[in-house]
Amino acid sequence: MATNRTFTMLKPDSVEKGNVGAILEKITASGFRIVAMKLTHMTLRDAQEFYAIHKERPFFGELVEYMTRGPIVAAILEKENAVDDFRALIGATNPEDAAEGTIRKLYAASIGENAVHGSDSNENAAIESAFHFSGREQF
Ligand code: RTP
Ligand code: MG
Repeated sequence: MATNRTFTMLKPDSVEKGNVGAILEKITASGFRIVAMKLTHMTLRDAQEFYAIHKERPFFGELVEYMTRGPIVAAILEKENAVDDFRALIGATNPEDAAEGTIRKLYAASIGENAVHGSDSNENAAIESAFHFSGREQF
């Protein structure tokens, strides 16, 4: 597998609970290199656009409220097979279904407040990275 990139957000609950350091340690210990990172606060419009694919879902309002209630840490990560390996590292959307040792199993409270985002395809990783970072912010 070629080295490639994925995009992540440590969601507001991770920042609020002081879990950013522990989660970043787990990410880097799992072989991901951080190529861009920042603390940022999404506006309502940002969150609606970022999660537009879910706009018809019943949880959309809650999701947008959650993602905008405080700052997040946005980052681009590089590794072989980055998208799939990162989805494996974070675990299932619902922490009750997440495997032992995964980030969501360790740090997520519920299916709605689930600590981290991970891109679900190479195409979305590129779109989501460009949403949050300019080319000059990627190393
Ligand atoms: P993400 O995009 O954040 O990495 O999460 P995911 O792929 O595992 O899950 P997805 O289906 O894309 O859902 C996006 C986010 O919406 C919230 N959600 N709430 N209350 C619910 O039933 C529900 N379902 C999803 C979660 O924050 C989920 O990560
Ligand atoms: Mg998703």
